[in-house]
Amino acid sequence: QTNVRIQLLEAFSNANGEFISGQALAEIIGCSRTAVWKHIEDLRKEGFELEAVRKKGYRILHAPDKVTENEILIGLQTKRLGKQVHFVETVDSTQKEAHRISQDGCMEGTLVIAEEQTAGRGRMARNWHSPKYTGIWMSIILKPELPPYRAPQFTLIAAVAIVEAVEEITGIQPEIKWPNDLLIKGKKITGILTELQADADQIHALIIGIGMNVNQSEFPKEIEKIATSLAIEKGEKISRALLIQRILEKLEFYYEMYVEEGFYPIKQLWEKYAISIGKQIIARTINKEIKGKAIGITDDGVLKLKDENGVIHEIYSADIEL
Ligand code: BT5
Repeated sequence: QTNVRIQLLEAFSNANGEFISGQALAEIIGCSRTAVWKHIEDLRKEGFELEAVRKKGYRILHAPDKVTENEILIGLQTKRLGKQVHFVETVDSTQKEAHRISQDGCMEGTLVIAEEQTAGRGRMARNWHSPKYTGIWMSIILKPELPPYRAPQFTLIAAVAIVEAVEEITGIQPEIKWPNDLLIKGKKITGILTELQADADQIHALIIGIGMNVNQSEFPKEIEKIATSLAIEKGEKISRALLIQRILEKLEFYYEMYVEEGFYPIKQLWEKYAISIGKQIIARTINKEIKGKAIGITDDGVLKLKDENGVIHEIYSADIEL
């Protein structure tokens, strides 16, 4: 049943909005035309809008905006990333779920995704607001053979991948705020959280959590002034599945580039998309506050800040105020 469904959706996806005859569909999935009609009815019940025209056949007008396994897999152009999808309707946090799955053993590239998080989290145990059906709440499990100190670079790799994916799908280029925020016109649309399972000299699993506001039209009071969504900025709803596919494709591309060529080419792109570089900023770390000019990032992804005395500080973790 699921196989037939995937074959059907793949046929429609290959047809690019054109009609496919009932006969052709029957041949593709190996059943009768009556059976095709029944499968089409099933798809309609799931929210697909399908047009049927005599002598022409069927075509897809609108696919429902879902982020289940099928929606992500159909048309996904990656080798490894997202090829294994662990979808849950509601979860405490996809990060936590990814940690659990990874501990039990899983393929590199496994994607954990939910429609809703009840305890989504940011850095330092902050909350991440993750309402149902409107955003992308996902965690990708990677297994790079690297020492743990390289992990922060992955936040920056993910940021570059997401900027380009969002730009390709919406035409809007978000800006990166070091280390893990993506902003549009100064408001946050995406937060990235990179976590590790590692021993002192080897990463076992690297879990990249991505929270993206896509189709929300409003936010709770606490974050109303600092948050925005792609739909608000673009003025129309965006297909989450397409966006997820593009993020996975870009992330795989840059991950491979990183393994083959190192961090340098990605660092160049990161600095191009970053807003804070070259500006006066305040960096708040756990125990101090440093004012200065952000002059760039090191090859490890550490922020370099030059204070008024010309002293250069290397900031490993902080919140930045522009
Ligand atoms: C982050 O933390 O920005 C990382 C967020 C990562 C979320 C993803 S969702 C999938 C995966 N599963 C998880 O449980 N987490 C990851 P940080 O830089 O600490 O920012 C957190 C702050 O952003 C909060 O204190 C709020 O002020 C603000 N915030 C919370 N929810 C937001 C939202 N939906 N949009 C914009 N800002 C938000």
